[in-house]
Amino acid sequence: MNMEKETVRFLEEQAFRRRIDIVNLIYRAKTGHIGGSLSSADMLTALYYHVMDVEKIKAGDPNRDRFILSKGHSVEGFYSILADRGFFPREELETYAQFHTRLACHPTSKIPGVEVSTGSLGHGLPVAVGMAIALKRDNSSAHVYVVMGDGEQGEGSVWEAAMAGPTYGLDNLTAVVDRNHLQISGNTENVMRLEPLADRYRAFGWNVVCIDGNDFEEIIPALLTRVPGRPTAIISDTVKGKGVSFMENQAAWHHKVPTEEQYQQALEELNQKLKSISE
Ligand SMILES: Cc1ncc(C[n+]2csc(CCOP(=O)(O)OP(=O)(O)O)c2C)c(N)n1
Ligand SMILES: [Mg+2]
Repeated sequence: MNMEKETVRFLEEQAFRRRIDIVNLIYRAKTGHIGGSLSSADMLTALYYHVMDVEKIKAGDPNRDRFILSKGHSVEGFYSILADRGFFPREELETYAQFHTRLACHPTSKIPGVEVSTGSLGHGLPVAVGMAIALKRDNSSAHVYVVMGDGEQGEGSVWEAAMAGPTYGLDNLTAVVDRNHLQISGNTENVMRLEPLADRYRAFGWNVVCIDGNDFEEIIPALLTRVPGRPTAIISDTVKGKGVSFMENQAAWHHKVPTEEQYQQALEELNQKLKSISE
């Protein structure tokens, strides 16, 4: 698909603005999961700025598309998007991870726009399967999107849901695996081998699309893929820590907090990138 250059540029700009928020939130709160928020920023941006009808979601329309951030620890990018899309005021972002905030370190359904509380890995896909079955029974045209981590694939419940999706013919379900190759303690292939991941989903009956998950020209068509009678799995190859050179592909940046110097460097790099996109 040849996407309009302006659309791609708009989405890239949004994604980098979200990355700046991610770094700010985590630096200010001195806690958070920076690497996985940065790797999945493009996917969440594509969903909330291009693919899903956000006004329907805000209105609580029964026919709204559903989104579940199954890798709930990557919450900072999600909060930034929800604020920017008007689910709650941007100023509320300043309360992230503080006492009495709604914006806890993992998303809860108390927050406007959050369908399901997540953080305990392995639950998003099973819940998404349930939602997709219910929507089908209601003859709804709504679609369910779920974003999981690749390390999260080690949870057995993911594979129970992976069996159920094709069994129930859930062509209204898209499961994304943020394939950044790292989980909390190192490379996924050393901690719990995933490959051949695409073939594994195919063997369970899914339509599988493999993409560069940091490239909107690949993300958008993948999210819009529909195959009658089958759910779609997107193996979204990404870079953990994407956008900040010294965080990229480093397991340590799963949930490290930048020092003042690292924070300044990260902001400088992200602002530089934002400038080059806008020019
Ligand atoms: C059930 C469960 N076990 C352990 C954890 C702790 N934990 C938080 S993030 C993480 C690693 C997840 O790796 P991955 O899914 O690859 O996420 P990403 O690389 O996108 O950050 C773990 C083990 C958890 N949140 N839930
Ligand atoms: Mg990972």
